Amino acid sequence: MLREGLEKQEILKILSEKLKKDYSYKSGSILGSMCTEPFDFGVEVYMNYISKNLGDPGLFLGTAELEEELVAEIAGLLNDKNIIGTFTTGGSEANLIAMRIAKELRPDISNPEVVVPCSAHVSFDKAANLLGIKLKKANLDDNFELDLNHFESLINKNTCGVVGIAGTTSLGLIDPIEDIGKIVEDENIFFHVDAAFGGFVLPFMRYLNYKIPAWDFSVKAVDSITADPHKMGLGIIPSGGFFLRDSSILQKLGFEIPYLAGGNFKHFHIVGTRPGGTVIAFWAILKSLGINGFIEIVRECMENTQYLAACINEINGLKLATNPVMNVVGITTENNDSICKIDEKLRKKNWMVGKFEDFNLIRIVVMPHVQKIHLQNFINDLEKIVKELNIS
Ligand code: 0PR
Repeated sequence: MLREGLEKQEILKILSEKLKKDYSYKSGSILGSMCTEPFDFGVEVYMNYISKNLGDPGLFLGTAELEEELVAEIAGLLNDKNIIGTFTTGGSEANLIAMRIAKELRPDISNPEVVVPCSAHVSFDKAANLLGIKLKKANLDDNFELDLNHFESLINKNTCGVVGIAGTTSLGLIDPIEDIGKIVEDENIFFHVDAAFGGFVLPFMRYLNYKIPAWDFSVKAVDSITADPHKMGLGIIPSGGFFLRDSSILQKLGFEIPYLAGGNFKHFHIVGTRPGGTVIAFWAILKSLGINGFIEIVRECMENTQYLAACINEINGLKLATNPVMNVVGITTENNDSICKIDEKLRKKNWMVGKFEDFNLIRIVVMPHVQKIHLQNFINDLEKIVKELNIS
């Protein structure tokens, strides 16, 4: 560390030089990310409130109240006005909280197990590892849909929780939440839905008349949901969301920190100090965009998704892994050629896509920063690469 500080101008110059290495959303080259440029009014609001700490809500009563108001708004989107909720560092923390609740609600089980589809996000592996839970993974069928019979067969007397996904990481698919609900509804098994991605897409797709199966609190057996502002909510990183049907669980299982300056309270979080600015910003984003603003954003993402899907269908040697349900497109090869070489060549041309080797697919997430012109350029390059590699 320097003894004498540098001039601000000099520091800013160094930073802008160093950060040139970063890829930007605006350039369109980031095609495989579930994050995007936050909504600009949210950024403006965030900058005013960066020091708010929801880890000590007794000091920031106004911020805590805004968090409650925000949960109430989202409760409307998730179809149960009586839920409680809180904002986390992301989907991983929200899923970890859900897994902990599933385990703690069943102290009678000494070797707890949770059943997830094998398309579940890696955060469930992390949570299982940290909590000493055995994760049981249910197979997918040839269309990447959950094999419900296999899922059911993995449930036994040690099962404390099950997970369904509304917007899978690899393909944006929706698990049969109602069917999973029927399997567990009379059992003492916690049912968590991971809608980290889908949470701020699916409610708006309904307004656009897409047929979306029930996936939220309208399904009686669903106990909790992850839905992340910093994905399709256009929120500021880091902001995930955890929503819970039975508010009494907070009293039972919340952690207490008795010495806080603002006084005692109960919380589920893994982190202590917790950003309030991101929550205030998301409150402002929802107020500013309204339902119609989100509908327009989702409409454009879905139009671009359909455009991309149609283009992929035209390229000899490539095919869609499955028809996109939301704004995620999986691309695979027609004759089982490895997708890795395509991914490598795409990277050389600065197209940063997601690669899922297990499923032999590359993933494009058609986020709001992805414009049609970016997709046209991408398709041109992709077509050339497929020819160069003699994929047919
Ligand atoms: N659940 C689902 C269904 C997810 O897809 C993700 C992350 C999570 C939970 C965990 O969320 P956090 O990352 O907020 O903890 N899915 C993204 C993905 O794997 C994460 C990501 C985001 C990766 C941006 C790359 C990237 O550029 O695609």
